[in-house]
Amino acid sequence: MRSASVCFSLALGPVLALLVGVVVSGCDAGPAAPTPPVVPGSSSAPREVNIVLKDWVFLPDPVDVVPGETVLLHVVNGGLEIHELVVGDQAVQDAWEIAEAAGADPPPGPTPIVSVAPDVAGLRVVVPSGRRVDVVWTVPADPATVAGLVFGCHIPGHWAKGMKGGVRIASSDG
Ligand SMILES: [Cu+2]
Repeated sequence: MRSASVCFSLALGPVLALLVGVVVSGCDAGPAAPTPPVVPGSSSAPREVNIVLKDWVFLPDPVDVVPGETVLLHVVNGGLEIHELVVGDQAVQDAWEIAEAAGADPPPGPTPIVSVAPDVAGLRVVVPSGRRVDVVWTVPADPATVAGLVFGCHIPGHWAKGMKGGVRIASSDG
């Protein structure tokens, strides 16, 4: 009996060591790996980027971009409300916030057309709940301009609820 028990322990030893090794290596992952370098998109082969609009956030936030690249944005509205993605600097965000606030609670009749001056128009994509709109966007080549870009939604009340995001300059791998 005694020798059988010893044999059992010896046989189990390597299995336990293996299990312990798995658990230890699982805990030893350390800090999250940095975002891998991005292969920038071109006009002939835009890089695909998913942006999800929710009630009331953009995901991801920030979005990694490389100055000068061309991306194909898949703008998905995963929220219950209509949302939009406005890409531009703060002047662009301010212009759309003012323009769309004026259209809140419109009188009966056709929905008023909302517009802003071309120099502060930026890029704007309106997406109904549950829908996806694709748009090609060329990221400005000047890193300082990219650093000042903001994502915003100006459907009345949404900006105030915190629906804003941004971009981050990613390292380029190509
Ligand atoms: Cu919104």
